[in-house]
Amino acid sequence: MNKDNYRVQFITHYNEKYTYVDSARIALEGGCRWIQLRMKNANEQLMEETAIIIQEMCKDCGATFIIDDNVALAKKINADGVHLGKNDMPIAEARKVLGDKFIIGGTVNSFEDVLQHLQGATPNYFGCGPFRFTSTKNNLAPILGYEGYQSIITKMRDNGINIPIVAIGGICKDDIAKLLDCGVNGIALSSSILNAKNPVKEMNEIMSIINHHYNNYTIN
Ligand code: TZP
Ligand code: MG
Repeated sequence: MNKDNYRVQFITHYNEKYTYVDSARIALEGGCRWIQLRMKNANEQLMEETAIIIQEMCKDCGATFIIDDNVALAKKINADGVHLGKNDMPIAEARKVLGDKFIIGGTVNSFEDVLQHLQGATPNYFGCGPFRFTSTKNNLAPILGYEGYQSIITKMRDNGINIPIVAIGGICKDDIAKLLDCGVNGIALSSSILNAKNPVKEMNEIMSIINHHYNNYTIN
């Protein structure tokens, strides 16, 4: 698995044109190498069937496959990891169930959330948002904007916390450069891809922006 896969994370979704599986296929065709299966309110059977299809697609192209919320399913099908929110299984508990080989990400909206997730636990990355309003997620936490990221990242640095921050929520292609300037290590997105005129091309252009940034400007 490429260690830089996490820098662009596609969150599955659907619209009038595309299913969850279509959405993952589009992201992979566009060069994204990290898919998070997020299927709120789906029943277990449908989620498992969908997970197995997308997991195969990811394996075929060396992409990382993460499941939202569902630790048991991630373990059952041997996904690459899980993404856990504040109301899901605590990361320390998920780590006990899954061990060190699985990737575990946690959602944060504030520095306090970072500290909460770190209690007795070692997440591999934080999904930090929302950057701006989005209708993809219900019950959004307060909007962070660029200043919100700067503040959280500064506090993390001051406290010696060195876990990648992945920005999420309403992110479009034109936001990426400035988000990277704020110190975020990656971005996660969904609707700006699925709603684009040409979603594969949109994903591809986003991959180019990130690859260009990391090949040319940073060492870590
Ligand atoms: N958390 C905040 S926004 C979001 C999640 C899981 C979904 C992706 O948002 P968008 O705006 O469709 O990229
Ligand atoms: Mg969740």
